[in-house]
Amino acid sequence: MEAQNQNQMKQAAAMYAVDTYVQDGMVVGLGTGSTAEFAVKRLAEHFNGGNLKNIRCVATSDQIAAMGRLFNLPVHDSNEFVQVDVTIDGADEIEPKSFTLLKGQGGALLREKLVAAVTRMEVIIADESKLVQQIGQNFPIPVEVTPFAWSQTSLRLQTLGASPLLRPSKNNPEKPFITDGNNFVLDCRFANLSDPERMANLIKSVIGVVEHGLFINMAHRVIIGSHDAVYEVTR
Ligand code: A5P
Repeated sequence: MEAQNQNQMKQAAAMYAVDTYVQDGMVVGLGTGSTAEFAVKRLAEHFNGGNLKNIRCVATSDQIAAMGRLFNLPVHDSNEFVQVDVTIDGADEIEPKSFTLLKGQGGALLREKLVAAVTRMEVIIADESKLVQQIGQNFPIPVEVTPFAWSQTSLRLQTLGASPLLRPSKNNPEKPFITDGNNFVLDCRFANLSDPERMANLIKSVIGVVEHGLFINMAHRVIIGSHDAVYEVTR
């Protein structure tokens, strides 16, 4: 898929999501990643143009908080709210029948899940390359772990059938990638991921695991930008 086209699809999905699901006065979750960034830009257009001037935003990463502020959006501490009205976020894989998601290639999975967990309408936007038959088809499952004794946590994950790899830093591959929560990420390929919900629960029960990138029953809407149209996936 050509990058230019792919970006157009992401942008079209993002614009549709903002224009359809965000109303003035709402608390809005800002997702993380290249697709969600298009939604931040669209929100900022409306906010700075006088529509949606009473929205308040919470961010799912330091990076997107900085971008939101750069575009003049009111980014608040998430502790100020018990509920978020709508969050617009991306995903790495989407299983269309169940709306199960794989997230976290950008490393923001913990805050993305914390915000999704209090969101009334979680809207996932993507280009059509993100639709998969089975979760885990294209990417490993990112598992955020405490740096202390991470190699022992890795061994525990191996007993579940995972082949964990410590994610390296983008800037210095000799060093581990550090999340916004100061944790490490183990990218876990599984030989068998036919039951993502069961695996999600098993991974979550491992000592040392903070969170993982399987999002089960968290997405309410999935919006896809394709070559010729934007459409909502129906379950
Ligand atoms: C960030 O940690 C991820 O969960 C992103 O939401 C996901 O990687 C999608 O990113 P892109 O929109 O850049 O593909």
